[in-house]
Amino acid sequence: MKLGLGLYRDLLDAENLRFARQAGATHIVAHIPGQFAGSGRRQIITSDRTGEGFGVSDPADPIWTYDGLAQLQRLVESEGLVLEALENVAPAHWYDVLLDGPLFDAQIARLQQLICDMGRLGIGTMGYNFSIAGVWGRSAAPVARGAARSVGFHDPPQPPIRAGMVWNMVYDPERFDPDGGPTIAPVSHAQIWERYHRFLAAMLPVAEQAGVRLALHPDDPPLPTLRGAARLVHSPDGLADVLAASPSPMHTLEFCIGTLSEMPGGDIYAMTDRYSRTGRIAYVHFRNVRGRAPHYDEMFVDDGDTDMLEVLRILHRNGFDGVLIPDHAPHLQCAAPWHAGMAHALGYMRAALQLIARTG
Ligand SMILES: [Mn+2]
Repeated sequence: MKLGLGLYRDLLDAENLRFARQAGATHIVAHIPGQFAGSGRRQIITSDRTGEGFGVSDPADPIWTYDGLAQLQRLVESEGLVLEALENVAPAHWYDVLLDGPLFDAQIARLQQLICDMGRLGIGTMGYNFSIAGVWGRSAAPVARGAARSVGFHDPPQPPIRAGMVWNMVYDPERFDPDGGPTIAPVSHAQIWERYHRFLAAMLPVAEQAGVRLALHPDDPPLPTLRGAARLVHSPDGLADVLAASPSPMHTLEFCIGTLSEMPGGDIYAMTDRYSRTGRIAYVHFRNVRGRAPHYDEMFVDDGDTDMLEVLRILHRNGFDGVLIPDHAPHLQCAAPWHAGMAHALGYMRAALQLIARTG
C-alpha cells in the first residue's frame, strides 16, 4: 500500500506538496471542486451547514482544462510525488447530471472530455460523490481528544435545498437565496439510481477507452435521505449495489472508512473484507469516528471506534496495493492546526504500513 495526501484546491502549491513529501507521502489526491468561499479558509474546520454551504463553485477555474491539469501534474511531479487522482468534479460542471436538468447531455460531454484529458496525461483515477445534498450537516466542536477541534453530526434539522445549490455548493448565485426563494423538489431513491445508471452508461465506455478509473465515494453522512434528496450509498450493502451496476474494471470505489463506519448496523471489518475482495477499491480515505449516524464525531485516527490497524491488515491480506490518504483530521492546537493534524495522521499511517509490511 502507498501513502498519499489529499490537498484541497487552495492548498495545491509547492509548499504543501513539500510538506506531503516530508511527512512520507508519495502520492497526491487533488481535491478540486472549485473555489470555496473565503479561499484559504477551507482547510480550517468549520460548520458546513450554514446557508451557503461550502461556497460558490467556479466553472471557469483553469485547472479544469487539459493545460491546467498538465500544469498541476508537472508541479506535483517536480516535488517528487505522483498525482494519483483527482477527487470530485466541480458542482458547476455537472449540476444537471445530478439534478436531471436540461443541460444533462452537455454536462456529460464536459465530463467525458475531462476523463479523456486525464487519460492523455496518465492521471488514472477520478474520485466522485454522486450526491445531491453532498456532505452537509456537520458542526465543528472541540470533541476530539484533549478538546481538539473536529466535526460531528448530530441529527440537525434539515431544511430543503435551495434552488441554485447542489452538492452543498452554489452553482447559480443569481438564483440562489439562502434565506428564501424556491427549493428543489424532493428526489426519490428510484430517481437518484436512474440518474446514476445513466451517468455510468455514458461515462464508463469513455473511462475504459481513457484508462481512467471512476471511484465512487459513499454518502457522508450515510442517511437514506438528506434535505429531501435520497442518497445512493447509505448502508453496508450500498456499495454492492453500486458495483453490481457494471462489471467494468474502471467502475471502482473510493473506500471511505470513516463514512462506512458511520453506517448504522454496519461492521467496518466485514465491509473492508467484502469490498477489498472485489479488487475494485481504487483508493482509501483513512478516518476514524465515534458513534454512528445520525450521531457521530470525527476522531483522531488512533482514537475512535475503529481499530484502524485491523482495517489495514484486512486490506493487506486481500491484496489491496493502492493509495491511502488521511480523510479529514481533527486540528491540533498550534500555529498550523490543519497541517499538524495531517502530519499526525500521516505519521500513524506510515508506521502502520511499515508494521504490516513486516508482520502482515
Ligand atoms: Mn471520505
